[in-house]
Amino acid sequence: MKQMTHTIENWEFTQKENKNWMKAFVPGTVHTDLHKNGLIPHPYVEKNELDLQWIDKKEWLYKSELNITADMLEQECLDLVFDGLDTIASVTINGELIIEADNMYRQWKKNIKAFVVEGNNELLVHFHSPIGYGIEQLNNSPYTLPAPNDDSVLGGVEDNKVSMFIRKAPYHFGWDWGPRFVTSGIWKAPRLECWSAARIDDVYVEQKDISEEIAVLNVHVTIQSTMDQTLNLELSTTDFSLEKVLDIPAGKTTVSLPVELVQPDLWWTHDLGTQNLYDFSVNIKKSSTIVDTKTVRTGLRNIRLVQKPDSQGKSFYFELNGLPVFIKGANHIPLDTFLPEISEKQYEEEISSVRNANMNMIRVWGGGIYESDLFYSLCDENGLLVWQDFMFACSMYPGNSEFLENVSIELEENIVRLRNHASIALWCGNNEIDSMWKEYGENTSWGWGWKSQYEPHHRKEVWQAYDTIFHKLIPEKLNEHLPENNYWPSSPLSELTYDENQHSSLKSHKGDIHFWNVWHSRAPIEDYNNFIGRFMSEYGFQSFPERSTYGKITEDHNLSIESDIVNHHQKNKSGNDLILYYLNQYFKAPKSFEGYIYMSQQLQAYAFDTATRAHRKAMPYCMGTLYWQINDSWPGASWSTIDYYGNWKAGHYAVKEAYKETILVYEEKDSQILVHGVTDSLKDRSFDLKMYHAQFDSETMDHFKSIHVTVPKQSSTLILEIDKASFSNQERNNSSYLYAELINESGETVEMAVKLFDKLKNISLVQPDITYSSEQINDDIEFVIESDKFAKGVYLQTSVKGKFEYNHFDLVPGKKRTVRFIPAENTKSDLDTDLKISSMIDYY
Ligand code: BMA
Repeated sequence: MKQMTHTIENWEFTQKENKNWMKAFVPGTVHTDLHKNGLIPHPYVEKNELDLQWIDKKEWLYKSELNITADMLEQECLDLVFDGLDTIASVTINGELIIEADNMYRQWKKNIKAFVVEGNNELLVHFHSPIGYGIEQLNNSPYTLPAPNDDSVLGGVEDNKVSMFIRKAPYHFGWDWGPRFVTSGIWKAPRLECWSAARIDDVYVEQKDISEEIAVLNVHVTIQSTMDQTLNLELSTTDFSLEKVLDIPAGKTTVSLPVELVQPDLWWTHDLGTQNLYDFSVNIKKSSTIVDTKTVRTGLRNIRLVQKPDSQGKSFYFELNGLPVFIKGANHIPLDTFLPEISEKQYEEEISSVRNANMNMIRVWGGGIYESDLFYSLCDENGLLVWQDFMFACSMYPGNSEFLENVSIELEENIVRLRNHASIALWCGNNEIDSMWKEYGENTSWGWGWKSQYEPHHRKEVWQAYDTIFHKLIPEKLNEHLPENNYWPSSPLSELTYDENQHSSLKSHKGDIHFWNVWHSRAPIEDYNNFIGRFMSEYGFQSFPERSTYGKITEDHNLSIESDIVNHHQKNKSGNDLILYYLNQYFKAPKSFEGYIYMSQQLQAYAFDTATRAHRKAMPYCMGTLYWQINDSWPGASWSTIDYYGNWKAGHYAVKEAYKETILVYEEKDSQILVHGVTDSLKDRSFDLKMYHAQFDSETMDHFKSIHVTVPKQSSTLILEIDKASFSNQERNNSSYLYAELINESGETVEMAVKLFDKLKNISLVQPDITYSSEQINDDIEFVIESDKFAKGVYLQTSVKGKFEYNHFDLVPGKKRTVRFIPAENTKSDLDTDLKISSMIDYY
């Protein structure tokens, strides 16, 4: 009989004690449903967050009617499937309890055949207060556990931090870039699956050995059967098929089918090759009737994290199909606090912004969610690697058997859901816990001082729970379900040695490093040049979002740098102070709120430009850079380079430039200015390097050197040394700049790099005259922009929806810049008259 999947619609919800049923949007959350019904203001507007903390202390009911037909009842199994219940929920059908859920990362499923009747059946989901549940757990625990980002005080529960007791996205409890909304809801679409006889639960393409000659695979098909029976199985993919007769017993059975593909088309990241993907289709048949069918898509590739001892310590790099890859990317957080609000389009735009900025990796950070299937499919299709954290961050976790059992199912389910994605390069246990706790070494106050709060026997217990989850449970589950995995227990980590060498430090010559002296410790931005590890998996610098983003959360008259609303939308406690501190160190004082936004973005761009170029220059010692953070989960100031509404900040344009295949990096060393060429190209590259020198008030540049240079493949190479003495003291202070361009063999300028000799706060820029011409090219508009003098941070703005290909760039006299504007769908591009061009001098 044919399998049928039914969506479950027409939901209503109410606060438990009111029984005032209202329309609910499923998938959804209580907060968004309350807002859509006009009962609460928008949670992201102004300081509404403060007034909405009551919601997480209440109980909420969601109900729908399941209309069960005679046809459905003829099937043997009626599986009610919730892919996401957030979080503490009891599900009843016609008053009978069928599911008790306590983990938003798990699937909850029940065959409800015995609980339903023909006709209408009441389906009710009762969400218990996550805070109430957490406090109960806390009261039952002999001690509390650290969770510095859990903003329990804002939540009105004093210092009762409970996030670590609930398998619910940690950032819902507050983070230093996001609000606290501990919501509840059916966050993924539920369904009813009606089937008989047998079904395919899962298809996993194990990649045992992949090379250009041959792909040795094992395709594992998991079948669920209601009886002992004989089934025909067909498996096919490009240029390959097989059939097999199977005796399947009742219950769950996994059959493994060895497959070899000769000369497979390998999967590559977009910067190295093609994103070849194979569809593997499986049919199961009874006689000649198809009982079930399933297709999974995967890319065949060999990806290894290489940690090889070398003269300086140990390498930490990714090797794709035998080639070392320098990793350029960013850290990703969930795109919204209210997860069901995230549209497919938002995912598509994020991933296209990752690729367009020349990144090849994105890290799914451990304080959010295991991302949606769409997210990983987009990464597969766009040739991006994923560093996948398990969902544990900045906290210690309980180690009791119920918690471990719950986590263990969560791990299994998510590994199985995600394991066919070619993009996933690394699985990482958690974010920063190893270095926050710092178990090894004499000093109990090491790390973040967490250890010193515990009696020795409790301290031991807390670490034991950590050790169990991250050093035993996760690797065991990975090895069981994905034998070809790369696993890294915590980020950052030096090496898993079980002694004091384990923890990452800024001097580590092994493992990965999170470098936060710039920003959290007010170190100068140039320190990015001095602290470079084998792999820089986090470092960050904040800025304010676009002006239009603030326009969506409050009225114009509330917008100032002192405004409590602007401050409320800054979740890093000293964040705005730090922005002002750094602005004061580097730039002249902005004269308006718009000036603060612009300058903060320019400064972030400078910080990310400095860091990413320093990391790339340090290759092959350093083999990766992932800045913190690419996106936002609500409108506010943060380390992101794309704001909540998808606007690219100056920083995103800066990393797009710094992540190009070939770049120039300046370095000041003693009496010299060194120019390095860095390339990720797989071939040696030859260029003409042209160097110019000019005064800020000059309308021409002096061309003082042209040389032909070769940058060997995948290298960082010193290509020019310039004596500082070639320039006068005055010039080296604040009156002049250097400009370099790299021209490739086809005559294209592939890199333009300006070097200032001093901080911009000490430089007197001169008002430039910036002009442009434009031309419509298909749907896009191409602008050719030029300036009569040096123009810092040229900023193009329009009210037309869409994106500039480049923005926030420097212009020098005599060198034009071509910039395309790509309008958003359905936008008429009449921006020619609307284009506004400004540069730094206009903001102070
Ligand atoms: C990192 C992250 C986050 C945090 C960020 C900024 O270490 O892992 O926990 O938001 O720092 O402080």
